[in-house]
Amino acid sequence: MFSIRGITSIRLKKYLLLTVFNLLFLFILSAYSNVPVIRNMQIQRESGNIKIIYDLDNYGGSNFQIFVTASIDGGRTYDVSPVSITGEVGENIEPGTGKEILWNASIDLPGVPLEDIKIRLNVNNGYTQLTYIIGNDNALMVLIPAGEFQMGSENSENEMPVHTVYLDDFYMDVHEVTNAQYQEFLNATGHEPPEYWNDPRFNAPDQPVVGVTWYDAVAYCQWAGKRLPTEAEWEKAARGGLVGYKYPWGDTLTRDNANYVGTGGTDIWNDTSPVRSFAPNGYGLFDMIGNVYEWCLDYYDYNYYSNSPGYNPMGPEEGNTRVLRGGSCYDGYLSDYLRVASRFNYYPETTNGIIGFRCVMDIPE
Ligand SMILES: [Ca+2]
Ligand SMILES: [Ca+2]
Repeated sequence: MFSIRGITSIRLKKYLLLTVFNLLFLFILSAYSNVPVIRNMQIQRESGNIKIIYDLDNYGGSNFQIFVTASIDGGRTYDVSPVSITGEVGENIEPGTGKEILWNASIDLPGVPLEDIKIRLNVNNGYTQLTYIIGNDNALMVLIPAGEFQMGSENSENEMPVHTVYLDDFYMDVHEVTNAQYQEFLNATGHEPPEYWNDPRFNAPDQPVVGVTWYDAVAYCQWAGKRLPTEAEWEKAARGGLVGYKYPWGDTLTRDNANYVGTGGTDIWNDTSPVRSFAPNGYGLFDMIGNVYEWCLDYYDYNYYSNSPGYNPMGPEEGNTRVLRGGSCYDGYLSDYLRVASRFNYYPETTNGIIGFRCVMDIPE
């Protein structure tokens, strides 16, 4: 009996140890955003074919599946599944660069002009599925799925009460708008370059554009057929599908998570870092915390949450300042503005070396 008990207890210890190990493993997976990430996606349309080129990053996962869906109603519904399609599409796609998919759309959709066909690239890594599109400014955007989330926190009075908000589907730029993107906008429109445009601390092509007023950001979004995110959209997106955490990855901020003041670990930047220098969140979004503050569409109201609508809130009807979110590369470790729920605000004509933006886009109605 004694030996059997001994074995049982060893088995129990092993079992407990394995359980603890599994939990730890799950925690590590969740801490290191295990999401399938696409980069450098391009869509080319010529001689009856639609060619999709993309890079697939490996942030964890296995058996990457890639599938294409198409819309012929201007992007309202993506209910066309290509048949005459070849290349790096389907099951067991290996991560790598310069991958190509060729869809002979003229066979599947005879008579439909290629430019009327919109494309979504869907990627699944066995844990998460993300859906990507390309905006009019050629920026990669990811679908933030419709549904409820818990907005606000109890860390600051203006973030209370925590309340349920429902948002429709929308797309969001995976990264802050870069100087390279903003240059295209300036070239196309003759818009005035922003302050700091020639400042070497901030002006590499893949650093986020800074020094933009809220009006500049709105003008860029309009040029690209997009708009600024509402404060609610920004916060839902930043949370990345997790519930109740301070940051997109959990409750602890480290130098391997985001670019904030000073350097150490992954963070080697005193000023802004190139976009996508840190791991993405659960929705495949980069630098929601740190790097540059991001303009939101809403006017700011300290007490807004006490009476805001629960369905697609658009912010107060009037105000003096606009909302900024996410903190920046000049915010300290203890800065309250690096949390996903933190609310910051500034006058819309403000220009600053740590203020930038990213765009969102509605699903057409
Ligand atoms: Ca830094
Ligand atoms: Ca940011």
